[in-house]
Amino acid sequence: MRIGIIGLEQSGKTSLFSALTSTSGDEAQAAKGKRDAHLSIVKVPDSRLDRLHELYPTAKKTQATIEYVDVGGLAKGSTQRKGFQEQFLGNVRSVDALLCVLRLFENDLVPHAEGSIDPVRDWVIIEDEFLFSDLAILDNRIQRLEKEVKKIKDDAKKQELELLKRCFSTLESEQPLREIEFTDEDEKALRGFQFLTAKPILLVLNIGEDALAKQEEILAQYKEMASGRNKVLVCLSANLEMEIAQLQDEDRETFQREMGITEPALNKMIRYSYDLLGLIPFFTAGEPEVRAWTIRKNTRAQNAAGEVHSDIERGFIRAEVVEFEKLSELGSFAKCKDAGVLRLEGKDYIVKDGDVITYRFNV
Ligand SMILES: Nc1nc2c(ncn2[C@@H]2O[C@H](COP(=O)(O)OP(=O)(O)O)[C@@H](O)[C@H]2O)c(=O)[nH]1
Ligand SMILES: [Mg+2]
Repeated sequence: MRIGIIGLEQSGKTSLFSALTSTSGDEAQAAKGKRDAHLSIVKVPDSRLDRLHELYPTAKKTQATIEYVDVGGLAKGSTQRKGFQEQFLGNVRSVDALLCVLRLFENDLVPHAEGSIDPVRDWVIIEDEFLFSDLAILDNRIQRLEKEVKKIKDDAKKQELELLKRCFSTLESEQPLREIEFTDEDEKALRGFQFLTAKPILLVLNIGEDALAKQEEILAQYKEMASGRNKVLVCLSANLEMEIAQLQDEDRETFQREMGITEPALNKMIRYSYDLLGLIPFFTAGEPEVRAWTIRKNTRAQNAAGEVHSDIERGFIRAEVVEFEKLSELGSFAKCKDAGVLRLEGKDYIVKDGDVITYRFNV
């Protein structure tokens, strides 16, 4: 899973990137102002995996990962600037979701690109840029297709043309594509275009350190922004989270307690990202490793096996499944078997969040 961090200049993108990826302040500083995308791979913390490793201490522990990319700032008119499209799109093309930082912190030393603090206006600027960008791509492709279908009869192309025209009028009415529920077939046809308004998005209100106690009120005040499919609104202080991320473990806990932060931003962001993208973790445990895997909800056991190894998917016989809680309580697969809570499941079994699976396969 790859997530692109976007937002206006000086909104706190690099600070949040640093908080999420625990890079040092110096690195974050070095990244400031640069347009180059910064990529960092973050290990997903999961106490269940830690517990499994306690049960299988000789095995290697492998956490699930998320990649974050600090893709750089947007501004009004950015996407129409020459060269920007290629560069920006090149960086966000492969992301599964966007994380948009919106400035709500006051800081006289940090000028705001638009001259005042107004996250709603900033979001409209960004969304408009995305609409323009997608419209330009659509327009281009529609014109080409129209010429082609005039020349030769081609049902597939005609179908694509109709779909793209539908997308075009959606965007013209200022509705982003992420709000449309497409059929699987249409979604497949659209995937290659990598439309920006189609990507699920996490809106992050970057508040000042002094506003932490008012998070609930702030979220309520801006709740309009959270409406619509595939969109989530959260609230945090990027600066503070960056400081926390750089502390040693013990200091971190004390500091968090003092500041009234119940959970580091990273955990919160990961949880929201999983939810937004409809992802769940499942586990494998035993030699040579205990490991967390990430799959889409409603994935069949056989397809989930493909995450682990294509041979296992191909040669799938059955899955031995136990809920994490049961395994944790009873302490071993053997005891789970004795207690009758280790189940044999076939290829069509839908894998659940927290399932611990041992695959039986034949190659
Ligand atoms: N007071 C305060 N300042 C912040 C906060 N987040 C970012 N800043 C400051 O805003 C400036 C721009 O931050 P940066 O992360 O580089 O923004 P970017 O341009 O979006 O990458 C820096 O001087 C940060 O220290 C915050 O939560 N509170
Ligand atoms: Mg930056």
